[in-house]
Amino acid sequence: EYGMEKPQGYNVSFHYNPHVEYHHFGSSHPMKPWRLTLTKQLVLAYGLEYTMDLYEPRPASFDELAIFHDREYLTFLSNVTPLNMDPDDQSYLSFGFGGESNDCPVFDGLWNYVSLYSGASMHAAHNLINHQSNIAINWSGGLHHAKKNQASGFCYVNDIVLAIQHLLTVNQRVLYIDIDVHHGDGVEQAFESTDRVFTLSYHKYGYDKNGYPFFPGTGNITEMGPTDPSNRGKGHSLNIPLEDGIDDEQYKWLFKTITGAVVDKYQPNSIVLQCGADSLGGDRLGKFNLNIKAHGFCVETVKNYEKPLLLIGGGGYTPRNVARTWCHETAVCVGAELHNNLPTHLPYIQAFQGEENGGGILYPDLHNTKRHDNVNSQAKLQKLVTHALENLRYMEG
Ligand code: TV7
Ligand code: CA
Ligand code: ZN
Repeated sequence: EYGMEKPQGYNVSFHYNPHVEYHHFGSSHPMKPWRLTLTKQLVLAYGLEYTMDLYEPRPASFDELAIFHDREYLTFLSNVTPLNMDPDDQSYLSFGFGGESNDCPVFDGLWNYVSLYSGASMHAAHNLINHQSNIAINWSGGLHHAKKNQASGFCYVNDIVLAIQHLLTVNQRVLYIDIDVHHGDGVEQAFESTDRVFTLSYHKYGYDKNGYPFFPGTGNITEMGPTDPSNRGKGHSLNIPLEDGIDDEQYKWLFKTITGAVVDKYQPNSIVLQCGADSLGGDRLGKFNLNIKAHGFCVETVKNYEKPLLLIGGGGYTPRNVARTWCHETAVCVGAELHNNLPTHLPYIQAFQGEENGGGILYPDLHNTKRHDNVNSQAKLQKLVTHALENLRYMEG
């Protein structure tokens, strides 16, 4: 009836609690939880809900978050409000709040927000463990910078670490892949002392013309985790630092070559893919030139490894393109092709009209919409691949 049928015994699940949408970081803050409203509206307008199992997961509890996070940090998070916060308080600063950038503001419902997106990632992992799903999706998660006792880069609780910890209760080895334009430092750090998680992040790395590093400033190719030979995590992180303006063909080639080599060597039992959409062309914070289908190529590639797969969101600061990308990637998971013309009954159709390009369509040309020149030469990328494959030799077994 909908022109899409799921193969027998093959299941995609979609984990989403709509209450996350109603949280606001502040009007000038680039992180917009309502991008999830747009995503859900697109997914529904294309009829993709009939091809998946839909779940509305409950919020995670304090004790569930404490599997990774320090209790003192969680106590602070669960109590702080815009009215009772004290910017001069030492714990406020040490927990990652305040500071000149105000990346992690205290807003109304903060605790509710973090428990909702984390609950969804944990429920998605739970579905994979129970073989209820082959692919489980949580577009509200992917908050890869949060540390066990510190908020960082718009991330307060690390739902990815919590989901991986859950997968580790039954899987010997989990592979984490991160295509957000920022380095997945929080996940890398959380698992730096174990060989049961391999972390692979593709990101922009380098300094701007004023000498400021691109956030968070880590993730060079030489950073492979602890170097201490007695550390079990030695060689179980791989970082792929990229320059401004990388294009579709370059990124697809790098992704397939390097990720393929990691999967071959590491033989993971399951894969977690963080799909931050700030690696698209035209992103408000990102510097890359990717189109939606090149971003989706990464999902397709990982899907084809045929391992239990957890797909999560992450960054993405041009909301209409975030929604387009995650809708496309939902379709990739269920094996559907979508019409380029957006469904006319889309409730939020205004958000997708009146663009310079892309008005009314799903796949606008995003290449160089922000005029980031491509400074990634083929020769440099070839050297990067060689270096990455060499790094893999440090991983034992
Ligand atoms: C996963 N970039 C998160 C990415 C987190 C990026 C940053 C902002 C930013 C914050 C705002 C704001 C902003 C327009 C952009 C080092 C500094 C930067 C001196 C002024 N507008 C993810 C975090 C990054 C907050 N942070 O990976 C409120 O941009 O670069 C920084 C930190 C500190 C000092 N300052 C510059 O995508 C979800 N923040 C507007 C209002
Ligand atoms: Ca990344
Ligand atoms: Zn990002």
